[in-house]
Amino acid sequence: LTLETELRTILDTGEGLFMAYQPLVSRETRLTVSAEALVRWQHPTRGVIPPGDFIPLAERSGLILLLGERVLDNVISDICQWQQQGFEVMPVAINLSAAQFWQSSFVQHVEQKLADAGIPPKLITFELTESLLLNKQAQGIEILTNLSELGCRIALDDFGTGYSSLSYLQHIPAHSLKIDRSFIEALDDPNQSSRPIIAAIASMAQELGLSVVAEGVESEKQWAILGNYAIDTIQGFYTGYPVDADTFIMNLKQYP
Ligand code: G
Ligand code: G
Ligand code: MN
Ligand code: NA
Repeated sequence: LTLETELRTILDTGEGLFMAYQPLVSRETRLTVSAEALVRWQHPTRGVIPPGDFIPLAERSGLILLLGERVLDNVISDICQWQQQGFEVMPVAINLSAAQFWQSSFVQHVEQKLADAGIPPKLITFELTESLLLNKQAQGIEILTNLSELGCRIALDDFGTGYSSLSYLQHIPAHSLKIDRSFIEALDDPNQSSRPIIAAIASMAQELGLSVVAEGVESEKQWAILGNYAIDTIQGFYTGYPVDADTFIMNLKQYP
């Protein structure tokens, strides 16, 4: 059985797919302010498969639309569970692939699903990369505007690595910008000049009224350096690994 065949089979029921949640932490207060949902596949013989090993396959095979449905359903069900446990739920970020973003009636579909579950749209952030808008910026901005008017939040993921069109940035109705983890990683290398790039991205984002997230922060040292820049939020192994929904809430109880 190929992995693709197996993926096709489990997508019928969604069984075996679950979400891991990684905290986004305020640099100022050190409190968790959001979570990024990262899909995982609990495979009967291979163990837990990370998304990097099956998202590209899902994108190539067209299964990504069905997978995206399952992800949305899983996140909605985890949020409902957290609410039933008495937690005040914070915004949860969902990664979007291009095909999902561009499918017709995507926004209406999201609106319907959230309404059916009784979840306020402001609890959902959609993460997408700028390259997704390449060549179709006007249409993309229209979809983003509709998503934003619905009340969902929008984050520009992996920022600084793709085809950044700075002229369009001012027209994209995003709420936050996530500085790609390669720039954070490069802080450890004195031969690389990632600091001025981080500084420039952060101050530009601040001027544009976007909240700034630094991704891939793994050490106290990186955390400290980032304190020099206009960075609001930290995400990375230093402040928290991706964990399952129950563990995420248990951790919040211990270290809010
Ligand atoms: O966890 P890992 O580093 O393997 O993630 C690899 C990539 O998979 C990341 O770029 C991440 O954005 C993407 N990813 C994780 N979860 C999802 C998901 O639910 N949907 C989509 N489309 N991409 C995801
Ligand atoms: O492309 P995107 O930013 O959505 O990718 C998210 C991926 O980054 C997840 O797979 C997550 O496991 C990974 N990640 C999160 N924090 C860190 C970190 O501190 N270091 C590294 N190397 N990867 C991280
Ligand atoms: Mn992401
Ligand atoms: Na990212």
